[in-house]
Amino acid sequence: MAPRIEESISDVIIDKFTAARKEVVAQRLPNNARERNNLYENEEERSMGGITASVRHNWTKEEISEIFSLPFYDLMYRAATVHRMYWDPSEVQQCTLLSIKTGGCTEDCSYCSQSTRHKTFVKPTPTMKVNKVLEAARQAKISGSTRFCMGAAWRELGNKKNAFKHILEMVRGIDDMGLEVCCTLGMLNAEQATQLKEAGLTAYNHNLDTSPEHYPKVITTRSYEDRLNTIANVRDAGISVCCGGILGLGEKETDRVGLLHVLSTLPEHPESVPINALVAVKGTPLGDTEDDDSIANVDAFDMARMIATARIVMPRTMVRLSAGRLSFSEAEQYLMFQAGANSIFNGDKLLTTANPESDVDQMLFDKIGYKGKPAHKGPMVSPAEKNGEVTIKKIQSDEIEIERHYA
Ligand code: SAM
Ligand code: DTB
Ligand code: SF4
Repeated sequence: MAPRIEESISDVIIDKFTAARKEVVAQRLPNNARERNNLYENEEERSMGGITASVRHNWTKEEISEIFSLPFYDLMYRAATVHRMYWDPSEVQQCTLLSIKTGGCTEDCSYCSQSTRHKTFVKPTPTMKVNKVLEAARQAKISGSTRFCMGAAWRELGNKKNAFKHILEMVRGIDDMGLEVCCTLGMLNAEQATQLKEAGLTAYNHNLDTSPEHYPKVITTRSYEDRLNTIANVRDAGISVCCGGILGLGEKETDRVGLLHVLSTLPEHPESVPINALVAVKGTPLGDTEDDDSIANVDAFDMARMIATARIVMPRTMVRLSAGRLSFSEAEQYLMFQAGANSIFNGDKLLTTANPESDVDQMLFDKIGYKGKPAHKGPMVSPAEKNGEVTIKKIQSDEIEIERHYA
């Protein structure tokens, strides 16, 4: 039977796959990750250029460690190939952060400028007004950002009823602008997650930061388990999970592998994994340390190695090159994109610390040839897949037909 192609509205595309041969017609995959994953349910593995990859949830620490420890040139080749098998490498999402409630946090995260336990440059400020936040989101959209992420220096959303009401207004307002909306407000319960989802929240960021073993050396006021519970609440509410970590916390290689092991063995991989390089803030325990494992030792190769391993063990996850970009040259950042990063934070400020100016990033994108990712659209189908360069091994061998409606 000849492949049938219908285009009812520009965004709705129906294509047809057979187990023997795949006719990829759509430009983009569905935006909803579960829908996207369902499409590939019967996919066993992909291969290209001698590299094989698959979406797995049963990685062992040993397997991840083996990948992490590959010679750098082999690791980069493997990650870049995996990236091309699953993604269009020209698309890199630009997101913007805004600290809507800064400083005065009771937690003791030893990297953070906003904890009351550390004497830093941060001056605590009350929660921003809704209209100010919406204005910042409009500006972010103008500067090419397609996801707006609001951070609050809280241990948890807890019983902050009034603030939460305002946050829900912010989420609705930003969603109405057509931007993806993300929040990072500390711990959430199931009810709060559902309310955020109903208001239009796209994603929730809650990082594990490091391995379960190293975590208590960095934070003592809330447990790894607490973090996993919030992530589960976010997942259960149908919100996209953004969960990653930081390099430069005095961790060992085994801790970097340990973090990737936890993330890649979750029942569903996070849709987004931010990899941060510690921004060493004076006055914080980690900012003041003369320790050999401090930021001085997180170089571009460490970042690229972490990003590459994340790309290989979670092929369909967006890996976000997050804090710390000011410490890296453009060529070093390119190495991290080549390793599989496909998102950055733009704008001259992260939450409290500096980030490259938007026009500097735009020049970098122009030099490399990257374009931004539109909001609320699924990833582009990988050009390598479309060109038939990717061999896709299916679990089922009978000829099957699937109609796919991509939004
Ligand atoms: N208070 C909320 C929380 O901790 O979940 C949300 C805001 S918190 C600042 C968000 C994340 O930013 C942290 O989990 C951490 O991974 C990252 N972060 C904070 N300070 C950082 C720093 N100095 N360098 C790199 N990443 C940092
Ligand atoms: C994430 O992983 N990194 C962002 C975002 N999620 C919230 C935060 C980076 C904060 C860097 C330090 C600061 O600016 O205070
Ligand atoms: Fe508070 Fe979040 Fe900073 Fe920890 S990382 S001190 S919870 S603002």
